Amino acid sequence: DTVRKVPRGALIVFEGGDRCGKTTQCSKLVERLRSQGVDAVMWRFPDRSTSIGAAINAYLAEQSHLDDAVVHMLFVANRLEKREEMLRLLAGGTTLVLDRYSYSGVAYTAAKGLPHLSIEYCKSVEVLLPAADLVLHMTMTAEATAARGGYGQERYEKVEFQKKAMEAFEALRDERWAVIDASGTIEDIHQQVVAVTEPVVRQALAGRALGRLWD
Ligand code: 2DT
Repeated sequence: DTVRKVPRGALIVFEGGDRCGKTTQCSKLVERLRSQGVDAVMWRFPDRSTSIGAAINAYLAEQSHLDDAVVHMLFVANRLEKREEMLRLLAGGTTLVLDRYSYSGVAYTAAKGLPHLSIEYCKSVEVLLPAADLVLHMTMTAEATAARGGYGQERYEKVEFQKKAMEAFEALRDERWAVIDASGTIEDIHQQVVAVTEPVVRQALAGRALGRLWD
């Protein structure tokens, strides 16, 4: 056809429960992509460095109380405040590797089980952002992650809640998701991540169109 394909960066997202190794894998992936000559950067959500992020941080640290619908919108706003920069980087050819994104937003709020904060509602309030080209869903039992260091320091780090969030992640899966067993060694997991990520990065560089969230 006559539509000109424009090369761009890929939007790669790591999702999963707390303490399953997402952050480690994000950095290793960025390092690997850079070593292959791919321009890549790592971000994390929530971005606690902004004023909205500071309010989220206080909530997660249980230093403040916020209404559940309000805190949901703070997480959404914390992504929207990065929207323009995200789109600019992707259009400029930079691959973004995200440690959590809107999928965590939906899964963690829906896991609260409140009728007015359903998966459908959570999706409906967040449609302005780009969809991930690939979601790497790191899976591990809630009991196994709970045994890891540092667990239990923040609001959502409770086994029962984590199980509900994991069920919500499963309900969100589609053809853009890859399930990664997070119980292996760092190096094994990294190899699996690289194998599924590289083709997606190539497709983005070849001009595959960026999707929109929840389309
Ligand atoms: P970490 O910074 O350790 O990943 O924990 N969360 C995250 C939400 O409830 N909604 C969101 O939109 C996002 C991005 C998941 C952050 C905690 O905040 C939860 C764990």
